[in-house]
Amino acid sequence: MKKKPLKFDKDLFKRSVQYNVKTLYRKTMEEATEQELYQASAYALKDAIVDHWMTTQKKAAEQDPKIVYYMSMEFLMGRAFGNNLINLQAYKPVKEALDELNIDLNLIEDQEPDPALGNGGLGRLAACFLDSLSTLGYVAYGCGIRYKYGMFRQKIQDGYQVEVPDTWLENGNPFELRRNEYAKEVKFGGYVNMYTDERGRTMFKQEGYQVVRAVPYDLPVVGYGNGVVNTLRIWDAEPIQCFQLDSFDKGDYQKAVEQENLASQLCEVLYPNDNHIAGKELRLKQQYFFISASVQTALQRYLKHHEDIRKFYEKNVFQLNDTHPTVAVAELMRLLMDEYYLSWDEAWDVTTKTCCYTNHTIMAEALEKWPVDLFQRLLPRIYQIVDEINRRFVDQIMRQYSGSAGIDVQAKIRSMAILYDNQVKMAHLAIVGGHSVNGVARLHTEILEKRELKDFYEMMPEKFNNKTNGITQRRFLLHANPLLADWVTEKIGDDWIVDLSQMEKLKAFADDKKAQQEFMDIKLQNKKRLAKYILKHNGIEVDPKSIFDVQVKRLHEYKRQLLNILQVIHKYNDIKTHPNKDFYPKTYIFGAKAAAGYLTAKLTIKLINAVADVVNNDPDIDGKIKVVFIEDYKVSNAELIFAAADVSEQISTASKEASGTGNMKMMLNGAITLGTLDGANVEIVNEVGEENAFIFGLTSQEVMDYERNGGYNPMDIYNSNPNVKKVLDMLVDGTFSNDRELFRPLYNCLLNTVNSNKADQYFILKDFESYLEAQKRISDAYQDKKRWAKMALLNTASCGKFSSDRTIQEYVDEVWHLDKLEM
Ligand code: RUG
Repeated sequence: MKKKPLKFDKDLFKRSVQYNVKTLYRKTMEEATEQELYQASAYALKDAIVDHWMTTQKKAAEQDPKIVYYMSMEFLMGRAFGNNLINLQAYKPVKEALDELNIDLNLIEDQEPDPALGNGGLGRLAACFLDSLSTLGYVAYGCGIRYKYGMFRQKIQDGYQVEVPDTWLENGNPFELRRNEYAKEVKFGGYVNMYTDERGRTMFKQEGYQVVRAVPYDLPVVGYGNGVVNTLRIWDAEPIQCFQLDSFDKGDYQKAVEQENLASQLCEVLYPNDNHIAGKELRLKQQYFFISASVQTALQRYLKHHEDIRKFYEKNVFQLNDTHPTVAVAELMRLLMDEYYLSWDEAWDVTTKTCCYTNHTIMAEALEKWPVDLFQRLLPRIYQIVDEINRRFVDQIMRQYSGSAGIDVQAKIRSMAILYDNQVKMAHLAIVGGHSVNGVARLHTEILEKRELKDFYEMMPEKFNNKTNGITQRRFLLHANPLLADWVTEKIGDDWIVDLSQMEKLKAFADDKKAQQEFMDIKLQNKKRLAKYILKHNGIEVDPKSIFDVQVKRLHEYKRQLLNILQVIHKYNDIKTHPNKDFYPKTYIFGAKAAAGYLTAKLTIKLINAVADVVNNDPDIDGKIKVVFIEDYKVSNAELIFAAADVSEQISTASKEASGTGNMKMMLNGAITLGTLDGANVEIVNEVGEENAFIFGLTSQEVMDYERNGGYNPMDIYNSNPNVKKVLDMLVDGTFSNDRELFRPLYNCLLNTVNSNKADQYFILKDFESYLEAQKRISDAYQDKKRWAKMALLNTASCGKFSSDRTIQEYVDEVWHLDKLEM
């Protein structure tokens, strides 16, 4: 039976907007600025959401379902206004209401800052998961940090990336609710006192600490069409008391100031590193801060309606998004023992049955390890607990393996201990302290089991499982690409919005000429939309009829934007030397932020822009290729880009990209993958068929074999392949910069003549020829219009598996065991 759409009172909304303009700004509708009109509209929308939010709370209190706490340092939510309209099924009435008020909905949407409390894939995954949890009707809390400054805004000046603070809160956030009544205290530093309480129990008390007040802000997470509204609770830090004269009198002046400083620094800024840990003290403080506040809240919420804290895990599960929130294991132990008086064994039983861990990377530089002295100084009681967890775990390893033939017990301890080499290994704590460990794509999980976490897998195979990532079709098709969304609905009905496997029905249209034509016309419209954006932001005119070849993602050596731009340089040479060769025009579109301190990544951005300058302005090229670097890649412009992509560049060194999710967003929008067999690409190809993707390069096994044997010598390729030699020489011959030494570091990364072990660690030159050949296959295929249309359509039709709804349902069925809320 088809569900009725949610009710939305258009007239009430209209009146509410007018009232808000008056009471918030003391202005008439005509006098209000676009930003003010956005704020007034967002508050009016929040009114409608709050009703559903309260109903959800009430139903949850009545039905008492199990709750998942999705704990994450990052939630890359993107703009809320349009997404909320979509999920409330209120896009049409709100558009009409605003039209009647003479307000352009698109302009309003553009007034909203793009909340960027995340770096890239990991944070965006968390946002997609929240959307799916609400849509599927599960009760969930996102737990995170309310950074004052999110991911920096990127400006390109003279081809270089310049970081500008993201002041997303400067006009306030109409969707958030400050919840003073749920504030918590979080303690840092000091020392631990052991004493015996009145009942003769040995107790531990942290003394001489600094304390901050964690204040929650709640954001609604609206499910699609079902009235469910979950909560993303992000924490801000405040000093416990303002400046205290009595502290001053007692000579505690220094401490009072330190406490204030700590509070003001804690939530100041998101660390802008993706797949790389800076290891800063403040980062560990951030982690403990939001985890302590969230775990305290979860326990208190449970105890409001339940008596036995020993059964906490029956109603609650914590999913730890990477190692960043792993301190939750020890914090839960601490609270259960020190505040709720459970014994070690009782607390351990609850903790391991509550916690689950997702691993998102095998990159060594992203694995979190904290120096013991820092950890102990900052979190003395937590350290004691970790130390004891470690002692018991090492004991267990010895019991299990001592005396087993052929097993080196010391080697096992070395590879699995939580405390080793004066470091606290957070991944190990997460694995030992929980009951589920998952990777984010089949290949990634396999690599974890067979290589990175082999010893753990052998010791506790029952904990390991795979959950291939997914994305929400509500934002990345319904909102991002309304033309295609309408077309899909016209062809197969609208069930795909909540059940992406329905897309398969589109396969029936793969050979239908009319459908192919319509599909490609929509792509063309979306390319025109992006071309307009590019003209406005870059001043570059691009031909919407050219192939839009897109690589948008964080800049990282393993993602190999350098391989892409070297290939562009080669193409440039090819056109210059063979001006009459038949060549289909291509527009290479890049978008990427580099971590502020990652010099190679920043230089790659400069190179892309330098190549763009040369190529776009060379009359010999005559527009056959264009290169565009889109400034400030973020969720809102990503939506335009995905909808317009013909080719989806997913060219990471095989084995390095855990999953990728941009690959899924582009597939959904009918782009064809040009990629290596890495991460979720493997599963994409599996779904769509190898004939509908362009695969090239070393396999993950080949890469790992090379790595085990100390790499390879790129000089051999440089010396034997004239294409490679020419392209590399151009990096240092003044073609792209008057300063010939500018790009030398990139040249050296590839050829490192001093230490060949360090040369081309990401196998760029090794994959170069195979990449060129795949690029050629693309140009050929595109010229066969029917073939291309069929391939593109089949990509959209085959993306069913990659909905985050499917991923969440797998977590629910296999790990979390949640009950659906009845509304
Ligand atoms: O690099 C990974 C992506 O492959 C993956 O798709 C995404 C979501 O699972 O997470 C990314 N990631 C991994 N971001 N940070 C890390 C390591 O902390």
